[in-house]
Amino acid sequence: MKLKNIKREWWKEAVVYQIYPRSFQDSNGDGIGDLRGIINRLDYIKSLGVDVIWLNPIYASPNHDNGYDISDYRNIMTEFGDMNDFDTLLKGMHERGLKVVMDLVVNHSSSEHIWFKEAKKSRQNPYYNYYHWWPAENGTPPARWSFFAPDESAWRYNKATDSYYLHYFAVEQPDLNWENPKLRAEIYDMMHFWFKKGIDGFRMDVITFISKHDGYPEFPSEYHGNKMIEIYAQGPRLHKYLNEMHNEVLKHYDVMTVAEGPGTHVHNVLDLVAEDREELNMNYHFDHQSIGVGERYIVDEDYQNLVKFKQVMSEWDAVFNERGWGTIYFGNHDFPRMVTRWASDAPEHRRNASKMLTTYLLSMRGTPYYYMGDEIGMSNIKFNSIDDYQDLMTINWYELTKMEGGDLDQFIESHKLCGRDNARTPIQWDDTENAGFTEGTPWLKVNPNYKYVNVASQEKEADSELNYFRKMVKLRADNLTLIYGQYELLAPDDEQLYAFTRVLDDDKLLVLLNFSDTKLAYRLPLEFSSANVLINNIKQLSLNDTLIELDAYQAVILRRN
Ligand code: TEU
Ligand code: CA
Repeated sequence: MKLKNIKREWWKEAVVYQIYPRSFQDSNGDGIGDLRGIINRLDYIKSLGVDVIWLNPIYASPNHDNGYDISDYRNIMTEFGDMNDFDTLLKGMHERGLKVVMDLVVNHSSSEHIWFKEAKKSRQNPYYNYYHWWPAENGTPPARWSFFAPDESAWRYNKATDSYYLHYFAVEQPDLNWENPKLRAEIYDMMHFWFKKGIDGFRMDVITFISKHDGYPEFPSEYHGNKMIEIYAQGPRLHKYLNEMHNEVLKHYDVMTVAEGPGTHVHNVLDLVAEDREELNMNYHFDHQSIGVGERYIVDEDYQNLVKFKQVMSEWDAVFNERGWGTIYFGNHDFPRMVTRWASDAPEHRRNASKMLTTYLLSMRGTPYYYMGDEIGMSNIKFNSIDDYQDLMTINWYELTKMEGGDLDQFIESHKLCGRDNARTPIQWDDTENAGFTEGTPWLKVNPNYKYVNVASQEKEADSELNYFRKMVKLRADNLTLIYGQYELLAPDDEQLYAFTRVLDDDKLLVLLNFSDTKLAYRLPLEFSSANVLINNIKQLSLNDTLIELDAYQAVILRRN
């Protein structure tokens, strides 16, 4: 890989830090994180060294799905503050050199949005065609699977119009009708509104689902159930709409875009992100997240299969050798805490394991998306009871499993590992009550390990997870090889070690990560025999000529001399 052949972009060189506002910092004691809370923590955010902040939805919402059900795209959720707070926040970020990316949730709105409230009144209402309907006189609508509906059906009958509306997600999240040019114009207009305020990009929620198949045909049986996700992402006009959005909105600003792309895989992602397509900059996929995780998030023995993981990540890297640009992430608000999911949260391993995963995220090619709280090694809360969950997805799947007479113990055990609420517990700022998140009752329980896993104590410790994260962010920023270098996987079949090189011009780095809880020995390629150690997450390093020994969850980056 030659630097002179690479088209450098700020969003390729950035580290994105994701804030789930509801759980970041409460400022008024109602137990819910808010914009003032983020404003009060701006210096902390800046101290991390990251470049871009992605905020989960902060728009007006009745919160059936924590803000992913938007009732007014141009206003702020009451619980989070108001537009003045937003303007202060944006200014505070920009003053510190941080860019701000917002969530764009336009596959669906809330059923409380004025558009839907109007639409459901009559078939003649001007907003009726802002949504998708199946007239009852045509019989039962063709099967569509819903992520969050109690009966898994994505059609809901509405009496006043004598028709069914479509909702891929909750009953309270009707799908917007992108086939209607008026609806598209409304969305583009709203995007201009936010860009004119000065935001720096959008993360586009399930954007791959926006184009529906004409006439709602029956899908082939191999796509039934949650496999429908794959066909939802193949709507006939997806690329037409994204190209139109590019021309109408995106190309007029210096901003970044990233698709949340369920149904994107190595064979189709370039249609979305290759430069000449003029659609989006980046996409994030789910291929690694679904290793060992089945329907309703029931886990199997492949859950931490390193060989499969390496294969998936390596295939994805290769896609972007010539065109497009990738993303790298473990945690976000939809997935468990990275240290529990991908390594170990056992007390004796949690610290080193989370530093090892941080090393991985920040040494791969592709823009890293790093989830708040992972920098201090937060781990899954692992609720024992369904009553502790707030997430509609877990609650709904539990009810379905119960109704079917399914295995509820297995369900609870699996959701301790995979449930979304594990990532949504409040940030652990210090060891005072409620971890310094709120003076009231937190909307979701605080992980009891806050007594020893918290920001305040890690600030004081030179080799804490937090300070290791800062070091690793700086190492990436200082070494273009970590950003743009060609990636090559070594030892693909090794079940403990993830080893790869990064090469840019004459510079060659070797990244060695022990993904297991036991020691391992590895014979270095000869060219690394007298290499420099750039970073190491454990003080000791056993390196004799070309024989290196890695402790459990040890991570090392070497530079060829
Ligand atoms: O998530 C879409 C979504 O449901 C996937 O992330 C899903 O979890 C995955 O495909 C399972 O394999 C987005 C938001 O991130 C999520 O928080 C919202 O609940 C959802 O859309 C609806 O807006
Ligand atoms: Ca609050």
